[in-house]
Amino acid sequence: MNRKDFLKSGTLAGAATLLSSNNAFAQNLTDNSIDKLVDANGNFIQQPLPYAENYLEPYMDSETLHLHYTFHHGGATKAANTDLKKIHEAIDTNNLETVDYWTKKLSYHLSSHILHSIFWTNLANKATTPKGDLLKRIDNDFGGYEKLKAYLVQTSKNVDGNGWGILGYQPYTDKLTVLQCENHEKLTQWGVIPLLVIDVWEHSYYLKYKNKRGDFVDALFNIINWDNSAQRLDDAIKLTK
Ligand code: MN3
Repeated sequence: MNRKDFLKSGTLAGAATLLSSNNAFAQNLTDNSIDKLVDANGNFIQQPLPYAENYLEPYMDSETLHLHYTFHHGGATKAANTDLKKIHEAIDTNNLETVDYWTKKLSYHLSSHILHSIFWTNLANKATTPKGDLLKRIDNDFGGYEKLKAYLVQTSKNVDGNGWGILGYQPYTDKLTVLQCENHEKLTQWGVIPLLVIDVWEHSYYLKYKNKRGDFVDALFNIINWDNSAQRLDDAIKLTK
């Protein structure tokens, strides 16, 4: 369901109540409970980090977080605006020679913007575990939290080159699913809504963990905010049912 259809459908009241919780995640959401990635003019914007840069120490050091948020996520956000501008220029001037290039770039940069925006809210300064409906679904779809964790860890650690390990909700099958995403946009299943994303690009760990990606992925499980993933699951089900 797109935003317009969703607003028309009259289920907005249900979604709005989700926003009543006063947390950093809710503050960054639009009224249809999707992460707010654009301003009123449709330009891509980066939300502020939902915590201080040293909040995730020692597992994620503040220098890495600063560089990652400011230059990697920030750079992708700016580049996505350029890509979109170039596409509109090409359409407006009927000069489509390079439009496929910018379309490909937009897929890459916007996917980066989306995943990074989710990633920051997926982290907290304490270890949590899944509860409630999320845990029930993990039990049903993977045979328990430890099994999902082992699967997600293995998938994340073994991404070829740069990419992401992702736990998502697949509305077409009403199941949780794990993706091994390369770069920011490859190897998805159409429709999957990310609930938990693990950035295994070298920029997310190299200052502190050097070449030891595996140590970084293991360490991340000390700061995963499963409550955020649970909220995302609730929203995804409400939006797609
Ligand atoms: Mn990154």
